[in-house]
Amino acid sequence: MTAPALDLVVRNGQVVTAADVSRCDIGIRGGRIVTLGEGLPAAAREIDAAGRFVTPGGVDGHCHLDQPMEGPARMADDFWTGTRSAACGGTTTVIPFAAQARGQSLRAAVRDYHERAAGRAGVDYAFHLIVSDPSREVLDVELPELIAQGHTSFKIYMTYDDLKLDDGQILDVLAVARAHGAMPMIHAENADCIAWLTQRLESAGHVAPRFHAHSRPMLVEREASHRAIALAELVDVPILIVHVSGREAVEQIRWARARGLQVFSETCPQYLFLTAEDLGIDDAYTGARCVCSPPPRDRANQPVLWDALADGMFTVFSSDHAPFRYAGDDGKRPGGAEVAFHHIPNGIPGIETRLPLLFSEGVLAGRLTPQRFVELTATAPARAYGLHPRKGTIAVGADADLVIWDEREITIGNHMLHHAADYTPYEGMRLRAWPGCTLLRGEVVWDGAQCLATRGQGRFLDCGRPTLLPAARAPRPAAGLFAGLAQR
Ligand code: DUC
Ligand code: ZN
Ligand code: ZN
Repeated sequence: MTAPALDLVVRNGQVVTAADVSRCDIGIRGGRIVTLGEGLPAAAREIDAAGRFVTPGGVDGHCHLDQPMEGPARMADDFWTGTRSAACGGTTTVIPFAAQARGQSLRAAVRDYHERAAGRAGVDYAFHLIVSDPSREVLDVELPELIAQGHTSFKIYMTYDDLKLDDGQILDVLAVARAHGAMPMIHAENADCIAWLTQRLESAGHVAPRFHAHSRPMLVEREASHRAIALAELVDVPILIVHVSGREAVEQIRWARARGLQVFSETCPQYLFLTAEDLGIDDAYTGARCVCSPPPRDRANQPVLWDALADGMFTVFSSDHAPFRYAGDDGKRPGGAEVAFHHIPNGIPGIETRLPLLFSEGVLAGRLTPQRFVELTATAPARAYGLHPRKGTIAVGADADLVIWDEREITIGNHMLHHAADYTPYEGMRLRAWPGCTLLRGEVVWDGAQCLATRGQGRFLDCGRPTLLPAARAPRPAAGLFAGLAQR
């Protein structure tokens, strides 16, 4: 019996997975990879990838799209503009956050977020949850139900007045994650230290954007990271510390991993390519464009993060895309005003530049192997959030989400990007590569020049359980201090 014809063959590329690089053809049918090999038969459509790297479509495990906010600030990107931008930068799966407002039911937050996404997404998407109000109903009913329904990861905050949980609340939600096999993501900064520093800076009249970095020094992140690790150890549950920015937090995570704790971590482009100087060396308000939390650090910090990316300390590399316009009155100038640093909406755009920055300055500059690039940007986030092996790899049975890389000189400019923000923090940066083609389930959504993604083309993905841990290291029922207490 002859096999049914292929819809598409991507021919002769240097095909990269988290494990290997091999020259082969990729045969695609019905939006999935159905065969890998040399000399595959001709198909209805063919793409010649000879001499070019082919990597899995990126999985951006941390981005914010159309997340409801208390006015006057509003995120620049909705599900269409954000995902169109993702596609043009090689990302085919995004995982933004269905955020619970205090007093709101978690289920209502998920329902609302589905409405925001429906018919708009141009790439596939899943939702993390943000838990800001862990009431009994949330802990005992809503969260377990939502995890069972495929929302197997959630973010909790140790800072921001409207989101932060105290240590007791963190222990409560970590215990739910442990009981139901979800992945907790933790924003680790010490809220009281930030408030104390902010009050003193403000009293001294230090309110320009650059003082944002002074209000959130590395110590603030280091302390909260250590505390998050200790709380997770008490409960005996894996955690993933998001947007790790400073070498002091890296030390804490290395220490935890050396103790055998299941502490995963993420860093983001802004900590590799920006410094605190981008918040302004004088009192110019333009530095507001790079205000994000945690803030970018000093230049000496950057090689420490590169080393941690290369040697396996970091698990995932995400954008933390949180776009606000600089012009107008609903972005970085809330109400049209130049406000004190602690009133500037936190976040920068980066969903489209995430992969090209890391491919160019990581792989092509010799800091990362192609395999490690794939692991950080696609395979590990897919595993962390229960989407692997459908997403995040090039394998028979996986969705045909692919990026074919063009190695060419390119200078980043906001005019070439597809988000709705009116700037990029990376304006003028010269890179050695850009995606020449992005395929989403076998369809070209970016051809190197034009966005071909369409509104509503993206599908919602239910997530399974995280599969980052080898089975032998998965949490066991009777381990850790928490289990000892539970048995009494
Ligand atoms: N910090 C966050 O915690 N989330 C969005 C953007 C930011 O800067
Ligand atoms: Zn955060
Ligand atoms: Zn974020």
